[in-house]
Amino acid sequence: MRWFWVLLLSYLQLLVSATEDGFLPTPDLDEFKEYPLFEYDDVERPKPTQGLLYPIESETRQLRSLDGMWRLVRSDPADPLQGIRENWFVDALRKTGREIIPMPVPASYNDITTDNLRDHVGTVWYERTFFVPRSWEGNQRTWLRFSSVHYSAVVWINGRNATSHSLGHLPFEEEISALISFGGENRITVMCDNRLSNRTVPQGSVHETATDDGNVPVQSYSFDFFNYAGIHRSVHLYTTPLLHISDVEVTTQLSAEGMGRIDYRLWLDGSQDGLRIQPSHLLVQLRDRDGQVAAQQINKAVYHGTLLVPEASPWWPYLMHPDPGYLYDLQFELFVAGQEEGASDALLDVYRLPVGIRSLSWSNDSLLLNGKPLYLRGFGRHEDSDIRGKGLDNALLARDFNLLKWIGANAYRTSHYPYSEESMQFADQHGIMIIDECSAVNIDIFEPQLLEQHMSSLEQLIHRDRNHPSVVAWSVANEPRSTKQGALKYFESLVNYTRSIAHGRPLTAAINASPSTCHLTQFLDIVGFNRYNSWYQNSGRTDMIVNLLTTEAQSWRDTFMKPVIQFEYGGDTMEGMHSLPAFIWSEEYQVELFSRHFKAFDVLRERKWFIGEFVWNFADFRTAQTITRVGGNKKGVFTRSRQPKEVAHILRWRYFALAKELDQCQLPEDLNVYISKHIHNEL
Ligand code: GCB
Repeated sequence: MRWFWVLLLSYLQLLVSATEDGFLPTPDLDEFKEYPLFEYDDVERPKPTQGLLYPIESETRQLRSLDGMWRLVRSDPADPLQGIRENWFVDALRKTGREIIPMPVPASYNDITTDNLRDHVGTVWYERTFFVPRSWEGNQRTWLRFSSVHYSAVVWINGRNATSHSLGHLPFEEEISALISFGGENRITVMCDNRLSNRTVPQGSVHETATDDGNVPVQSYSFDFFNYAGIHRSVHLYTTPLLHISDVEVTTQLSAEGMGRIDYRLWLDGSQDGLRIQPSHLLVQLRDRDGQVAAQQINKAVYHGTLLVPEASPWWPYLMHPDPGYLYDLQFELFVAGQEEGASDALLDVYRLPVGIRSLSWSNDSLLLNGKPLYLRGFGRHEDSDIRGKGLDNALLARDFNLLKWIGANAYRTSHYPYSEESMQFADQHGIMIIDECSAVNIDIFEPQLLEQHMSSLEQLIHRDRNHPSVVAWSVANEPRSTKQGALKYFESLVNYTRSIAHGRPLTAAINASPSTCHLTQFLDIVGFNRYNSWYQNSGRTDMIVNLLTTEAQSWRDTFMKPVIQFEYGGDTMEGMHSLPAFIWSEEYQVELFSRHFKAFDVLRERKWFIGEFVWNFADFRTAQTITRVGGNKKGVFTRSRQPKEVAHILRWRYFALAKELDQCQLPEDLNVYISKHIHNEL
């Protein structure tokens, strides 16, 4: 536990060292337009993440969800550390005498109540009680795992510190066997802090603002989505044997002859604790969809190996193959020698991982899956919905994947942060390709401390998602201020590091600079740009898209000689607002704007190095309150409640037309509407 106190102390020091009134030193980003150039040579590489396998039940593991109704207390924004000074974690939160707010987990806390909790700045405290069966005591370990708390969290069990973590959208866990009462009631307390600074990823700032009620801290940030906070994803308790499989890494390949290859590596935890248990062997079995063993291997004292799978069923993206998203079940069984003489080996631990067999490669012209060049047709998205904010919602997740498939998309970018582990699993199962982005959105002020956190955000993301067949690239940033002088060395360092852990994926980013001014793109494998022709530029002029866009894409190509993707285009559209001729914000305008982009994309597709078109955005989403956003960002093809705008039907035609042209897919029967016997609007 000593290390924990060290961690906690440094976190608290960070908070307290801030200023006397306990605020983080978070100067306004605008004040930092000019700043010194930094050296990054001494920036420490993040320690490799350990463990954090997605929690599952098995013959040897139990799993319990702590989701449900928790209790929440808010701190005074002017004194966010009061709860630490007054030891609120030592007893039930109601003893603080403060208002107890029932708070669902998972969910953002912002849109649940009717008061200004929405705009709260600083810390809130969560709490609930739970029981752990007596049978969990002794021969096993109990772990507590959070799938995401935004932005930072400190956790106590029964008043004793358990763990802490700073970085939203990513999991963290800790063994809590020594902290819990088995067969009795336990209390978990979580302090969650939503404050962003110039050294958090993403960045933001908190400053005191004079109001009619005196000075209050106000948070601001330059990114275009609401800074929802809270326990955003599930909380689990799970058990493992004392000696157990703590981590798994796989890579796959598919030969031209259809031979699948899986290279795996396992980490065990517990063997170094002076335990007498020593594994006798490891049985690795790959099972196909029908449960038949497709390949297997027995290892003694070695925890890595290769499985060969003749006539493998490959993992294919949606609409590239009649049976997309094929997953095998890779089963690891760890055995120990039987206690009695002559007794057979006993099963110690089992972990199962879904695995898709596919090859991913790239060149200066294309991105290839199983040897076939990809054309990505998809979206930038957000994890965002009414009431829940950024809280995981399985109903929403299922709906979104139904819509993605309905519209014929084959990819999306996790703009602008890592999405839930459950969504990554869905993507694997449905063959939706993922450009996996870390939470570095709009970064600026390239201090070494920011680089450290940025590297860590990529390390944690890659560690979490490296085994998903759906991940086809890592995005290191969205619209960083990459034209600034300091950006060059910063990104050189960041990209060099990320490449060393990239696990067989190319690196990209979504850039809004121009080819001649961007200091980041030269280091990447795939050029990605965001451009809002006929929206932020030349508003109202849909006749100014094709030439500008094709010229810009060509210039990205000529400058960097890499494959090129447009990661964002679109325009805000008020559902139900109509105008003929088209006028900005109307549904007709969105249709016209998209249609002109399609034309430009078709010109570019001829040039082969143009490999993807991504709409901004899949659905309308909430932003901070500004005069440029009416109830949020309305660039969605779907509304925030996931119903189609008019453009969705046009985009559906486009995406299926591409799938038919490129991969000869079957068109959905309801794509054509009957008009008259003389007109067949068939593709
Ligand atoms: C962008 C950003 C995205 C915004 C979008 C917009 O370039 O990457 O976060 O929401 O523009 O709608 O302005």
